[in-house]
Amino acid sequence: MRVHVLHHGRCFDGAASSALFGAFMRERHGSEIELVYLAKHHRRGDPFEDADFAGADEAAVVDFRYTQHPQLTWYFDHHRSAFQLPGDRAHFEAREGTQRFHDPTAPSCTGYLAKIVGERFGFDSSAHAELIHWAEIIDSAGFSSPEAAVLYADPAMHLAAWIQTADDPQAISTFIEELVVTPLARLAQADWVREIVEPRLVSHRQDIELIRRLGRTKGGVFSYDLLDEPPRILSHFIPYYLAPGAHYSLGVYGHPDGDLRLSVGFNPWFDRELRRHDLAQLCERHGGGGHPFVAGASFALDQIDQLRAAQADILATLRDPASR
Ligand SMILES: [Mn+2]
Repeated sequence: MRVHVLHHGRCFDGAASSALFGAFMRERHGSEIELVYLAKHHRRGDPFEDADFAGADEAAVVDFRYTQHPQLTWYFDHHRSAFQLPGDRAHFEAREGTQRFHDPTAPSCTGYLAKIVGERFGFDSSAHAELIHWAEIIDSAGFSSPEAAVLYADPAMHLAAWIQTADDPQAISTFIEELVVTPLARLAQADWVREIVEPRLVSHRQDIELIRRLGRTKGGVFSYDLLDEPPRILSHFIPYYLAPGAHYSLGVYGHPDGDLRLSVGFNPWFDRELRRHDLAQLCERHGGGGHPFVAGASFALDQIDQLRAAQADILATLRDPASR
């Protein structure tokens, strides 16, 4: 039996959901089943292709968008944006509850999957409590402090950094399999994990110093501009570590994918009641989107004027004392 597990790529929750689903399928169908993990990435239109399902006896999507593909047999997700193509939601709702589940209020897909397979299919995931715990924290930004989010003291954070950076499909499959058999602290010590994580942590620490130098707080908003710097993958928690008193952060930078990004967030360590703006709506005015508390927009390299206009508009709105 061959089981395809299509999961959100470059994401700890996507990997952890896949690992837990794999353990569930092994218990259900025997340890000899073949599990094939395939990372999926968001794109305009339909992100799935027939190759994702070719040769599969069972196919699951976890922590990623829904698909009406006839070979889909399992679905678990918690993204509000799961149903994007015409007919997706109706297709799901007509089949919901048997082997297809979606809850946009779940903090992580891993925690949600553990709950569902426990309640509906009697799967005991207590051996994976540490993995589930960290997927919940990382995916919902439920860190106890900015330091916990930024200083990467915990081994689970090293594993999250690994999956964000890794791109060898074989290594990613091994990583996913290891998540349910190896304690996280021991996996984080493996040479093949460290050789990716160590350089990532060095550049992360350089990002912290760069943003410390270039960022400033005005009107309750910490802002930084890295457009003159090389493209990078950024931790969006750095501003709150550097400026714990700021209500909002807004940054612009180049992304390794080849576009320019604007990122805006509400300080997750502040009382939710203090948020006065829907950041997704502010970004939608400029072609972006996201969640009310964290959102963004991307721009082609030749759209710098649009990016500057978006940056100025959103900064002015967030800093306006009349709106705070
Ligand atoms: Mn998730």
